[in-house]
Amino acid sequence: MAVDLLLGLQWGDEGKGKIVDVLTKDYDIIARFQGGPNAGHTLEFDGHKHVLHTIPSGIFHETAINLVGNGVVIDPVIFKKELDNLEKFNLDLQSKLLISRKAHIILPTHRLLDAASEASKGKAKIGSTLKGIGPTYMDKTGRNGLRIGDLELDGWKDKYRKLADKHEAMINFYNVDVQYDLAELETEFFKAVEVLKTLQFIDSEEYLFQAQKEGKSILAEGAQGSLLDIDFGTYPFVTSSNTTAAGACTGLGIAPNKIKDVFGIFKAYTTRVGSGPFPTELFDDYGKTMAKVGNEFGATTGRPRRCGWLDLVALKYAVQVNGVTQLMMMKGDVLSGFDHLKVCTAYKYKGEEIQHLPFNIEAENVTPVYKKMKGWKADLTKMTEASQMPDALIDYINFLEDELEVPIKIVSVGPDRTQTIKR
Ligand code: 2SA
Ligand code: MG
Repeated sequence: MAVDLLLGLQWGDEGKGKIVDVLTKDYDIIARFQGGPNAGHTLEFDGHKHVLHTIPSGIFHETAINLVGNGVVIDPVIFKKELDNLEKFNLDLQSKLLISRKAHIILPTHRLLDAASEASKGKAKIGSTLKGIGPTYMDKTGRNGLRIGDLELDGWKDKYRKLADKHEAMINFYNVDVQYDLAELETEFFKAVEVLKTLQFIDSEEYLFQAQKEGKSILAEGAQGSLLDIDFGTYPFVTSSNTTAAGACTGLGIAPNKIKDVFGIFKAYTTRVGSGPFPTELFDDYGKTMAKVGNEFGATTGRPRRCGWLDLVALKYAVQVNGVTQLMMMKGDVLSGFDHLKVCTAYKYKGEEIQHLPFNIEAENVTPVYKKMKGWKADLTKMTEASQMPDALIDYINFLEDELEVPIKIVSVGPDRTQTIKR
């Protein structure tokens, strides 16, 4: 049985959590392959709204196994909070939630280092979620990291101490004002580690290999978005992992020839949280309406998200890098009532019109070229079938499909599981 991937094609917050939740019934295993508690995956069903950070979005489905893969970075403290929030649902987490032994652990000092690094950058800060993501991946590639499997070995606390002490020296080196009480943070951390240890740690690549042999179906769930990829995103304003399709191979140990469908999720407009270039960003009432109607606030940090028109140049790039086979358009309902819409189809770059993403997309280098389209008035949130869609929305979808050369198979018209139109 093949593996399918589900990824965000923009700067995150496309609605991946909702779609994984909708698709889960078709899969035996849902696996996260990168990122960590910087992610905020929001699910809504039966009147509940739930935000997950590290735990895969298939956790609420009865039969699916949820795996936190080796490419993920785990903060035991945040993980414990997620587990606490799940308590009321009475899920059998000991059998439904598995963690890779090779996943790296976020130490309290990684979070402090993240804060110190950001403070030292001043205005040039990345706008990180301050969850310690960058410093943890730095220790991973620097070959210093502490992994989940270490927690099963004697002496892991010595390894922890050595690393934390080094981090303290580094924090001092930054020479910025970061206030903390490490003893208190560590008490919380060690307590949370004990809770984490009640879950199953596994050799996840072997587990997935056997699962494939047995014909089980696997959905790999991405976090953040393609434009935040460490290699292909708007560097340095990116996260520290490969958020694109290749990340699923390294983050789970799945061979590239085992991947079948790549589901690409995008919003009908664009948002970005944190710093960095955003060519189609709006500072007018259209942008403000998107933010307000779309409730565009970070699901992890609560920060307001920047909003703008759909950027087809960037979206095409993401479709190519990921090899997207099916598209899913989210939040079209937010655009209801706009008198017109705009879609960026090219950039003016060094006096020329280009249709690919250049090395530098800072505002002073690129000016978006827009196609103006008709808006629609109808409230989409109650629609259940494609035949109910207003003509202007159908035109919008058809135009995007023609440009991207990939079918849009799902149109989401609201946050709830049920507000999902299949095409
Ligand atoms: P980090 O924390 O080191 O990964 O931050 C680096 C950049 O990556 C961005 N980033 C995100 N962008 C959108 N959504 C994310 N998850 C949360 C959400 C974010 C939140 O679902 O809303 O609550 O603020 C996410 N995680 C990381 C980040 O803004 C930096 O630009
Ligand atoms: Mg999010």
